[in-house]
Amino acid sequence: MSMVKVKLYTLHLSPPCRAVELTAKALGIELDQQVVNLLAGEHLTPEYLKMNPQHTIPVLDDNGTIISESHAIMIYLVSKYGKDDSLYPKELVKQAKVNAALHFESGVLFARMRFTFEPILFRGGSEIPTEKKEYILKAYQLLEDTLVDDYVAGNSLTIADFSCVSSFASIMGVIPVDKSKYPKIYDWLERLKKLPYYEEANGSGADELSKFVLSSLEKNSVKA
Ligand SMILES: N[C@@H](CCC(=O)N[C@@H](CS)C(=O)NCC(=O)O)C(=O)O
Repeated sequence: MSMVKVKLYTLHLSPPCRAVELTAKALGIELDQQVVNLLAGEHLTPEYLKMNPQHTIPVLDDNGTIISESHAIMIYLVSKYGKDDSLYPKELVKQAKVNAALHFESGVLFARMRFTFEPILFRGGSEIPTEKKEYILKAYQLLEDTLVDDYVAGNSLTIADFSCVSSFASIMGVIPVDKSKYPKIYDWLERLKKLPYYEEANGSGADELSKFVLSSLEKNSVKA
């Protein structure tokens, strides 16, 4: 049997793309990565818009089946290719908890990060307004409070951890996390860092994004 290989339109800087990369590694799926350079507008071509009218990355092409949106892609991959359902449990209550954490990533962690980073990366922003910083710190607190167990949705690893850590690890390099204030987040991050594929699939890209934001802040403030 040949190894499963699916095409992913992706960019290692992008947190939701890294969440899918973590999922693929956990499932042993080899991704045929098609790099989409957002800065060069490669997500705005007619061909790309036909696949995803919302022009976001990641987009999955599984032998002609097109799925957009990282959370939808992760659920699809586990449901179709997982040897078991541990990363996205079929049992209703467990699944509801994973769904809740996935929506927390979309609606809180990722949203607050994007609204903070985007003006810096694309519109010359030279500082992070206090209000936005406070929103991020509130999100850290919500994540800390969510971590009543070892993982974001109970005591085992799920795609919700991949999703949350993809955003979290990217923000923490820009808006530092006080270990004494958020001890559970720290322990959770250490747990995830132990995954043999963590650094390649998420850690390196998260650091790269943080550094890119910090250097853009510096460059923009010289210009301002
Ligand atoms: N909820 C979406 C968010 C995707 C998203 O916003 N991706 C950003 C990069 S991190 C993007 O494609 N931005 C370009 C654009 O929106 O035009 C997901 O999880 O896939």
